[in-house]
Amino acid sequence: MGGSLKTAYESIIGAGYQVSPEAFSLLEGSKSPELVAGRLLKMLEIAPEKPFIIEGRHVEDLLDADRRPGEMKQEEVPAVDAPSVRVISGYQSVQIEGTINDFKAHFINRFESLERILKSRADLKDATGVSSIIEGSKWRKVKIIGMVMSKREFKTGSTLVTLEDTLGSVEVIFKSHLKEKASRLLMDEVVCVLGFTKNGRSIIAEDAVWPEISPKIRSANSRKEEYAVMTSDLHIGSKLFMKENFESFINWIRGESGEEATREIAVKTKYLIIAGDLVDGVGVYPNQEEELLVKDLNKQYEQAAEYLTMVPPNIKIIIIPGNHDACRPTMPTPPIYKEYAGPIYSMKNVVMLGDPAYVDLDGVTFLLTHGRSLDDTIPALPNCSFKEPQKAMVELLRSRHLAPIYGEKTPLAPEHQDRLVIETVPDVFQAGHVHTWGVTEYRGVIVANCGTWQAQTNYQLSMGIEPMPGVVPVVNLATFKATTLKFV
Ligand code: D5M
Ligand code: ZN
Ligand code: FE
Repeated sequence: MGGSLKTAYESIIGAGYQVSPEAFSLLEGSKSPELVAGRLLKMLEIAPEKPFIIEGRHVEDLLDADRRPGEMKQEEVPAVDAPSVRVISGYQSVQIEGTINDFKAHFINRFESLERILKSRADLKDATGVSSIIEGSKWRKVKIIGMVMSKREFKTGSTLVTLEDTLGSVEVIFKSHLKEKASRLLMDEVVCVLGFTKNGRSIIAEDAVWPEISPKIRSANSRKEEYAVMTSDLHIGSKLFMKENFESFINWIRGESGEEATREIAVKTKYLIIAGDLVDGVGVYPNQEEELLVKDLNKQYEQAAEYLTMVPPNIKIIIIPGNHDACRPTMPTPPIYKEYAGPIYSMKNVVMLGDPAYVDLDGVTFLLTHGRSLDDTIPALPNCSFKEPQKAMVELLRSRHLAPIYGEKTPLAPEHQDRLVIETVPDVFQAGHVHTWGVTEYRGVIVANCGTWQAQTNYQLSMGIEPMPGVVPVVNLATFKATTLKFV
């Protein structure tokens, strides 16, 4: 018996199990029997009913991931080509230096993309850019599109806004009766203002219109009842990772626990989507190491892979990066680096994508983002709070942009094509990051923020952020109804 096989065998026996000949030969044939045994024992540790004898079927599921990073053959990557997961976008990795010209190109593209979306509305077909206003013309009705470059609110209740297009800018006065609309204006977003010219270079607003989404009419709909399970912010490796709760979630998704109705959902689950912060990472925030249980990034991903291997292999797992993952920090973000997350890349049922990503799951379009911009947009938006992240997500849909505010907490790469513009209206819009839960429906789109599996950190305590762990939104892809399961 080889060294690794011997250790593997002994660890299973040592834990009080017997090994069937079939299980033994599977173990023997695997590249790393030790790794497989480790996964097996980890799985058995949390299984509600433990077998006396380890059969072939117990080992079989764990073999999928039994390939070392780098050994993945190119043709194996497309689990993506499997009939049910179609990646619309999310693989791209664009390198950008961030020169003045890059910024120019980026904002021109953002402006033009959103201008096009605004002008596709029947009522805004005749809108023009702000620079088309004729110098000196007075009291003429206008319908102008521009990007918000500055905003000043006065005690009187009126707001002065500078709007810019690719050629010039104009000042817009929102009087106090339009205070609410003016306060909804986010920096660097593109809107249309209806009003009239006071003189050539300033405008009195009568209304503001956002790009918006039109009510969703779904053409493709999966007819079979099946579910997508949405989660994020696991923070594996953190001392505050809520292991027991997460393990009861894993048990549920394996169909091994829960009441009959929820068990039924598990059996019909075809997708598990993880919207970032799979691990806690290393050196993400100052003094983070004090809160780390696993201080090695590779080990964090190994542990993550152990858990994900317990998910039935017929469930496709889609993963995008969060700010704690091994990835470049700017948005759009390419998929998590293979050199750190190798064990996850070797799983056949996993699809690794960037942020943002669009996927079509049996005819249902999901827009996935980690949701970093919520740190900037929630405080800037009236009637939004970290307790109800779904409300700010709805506003992002209305702005048709995933991170409108430039230069605050969300680092943006000035790619020449602004991929954060929401060109396609999804059926489901999923995010995480703020560690609070919230699900709503807006114009036929399911909007979900999926909470976390990490208990309150010191930082969050000092900021009064109350996380909502262990709550998992699931969506029935046949009926488009979302429900939330609790593992607390
Ligand atoms: O972020 C979870 C939430 O907490 C998110 O809204 C950011 C905020 N957060 C957490 N720690 C910090 C520090 N140290 N600085 C600023 N903001 C923070 P997550 O990305 O999952 O840690
Ligand atoms: Zn997080
Ligand atoms: Fe995050």
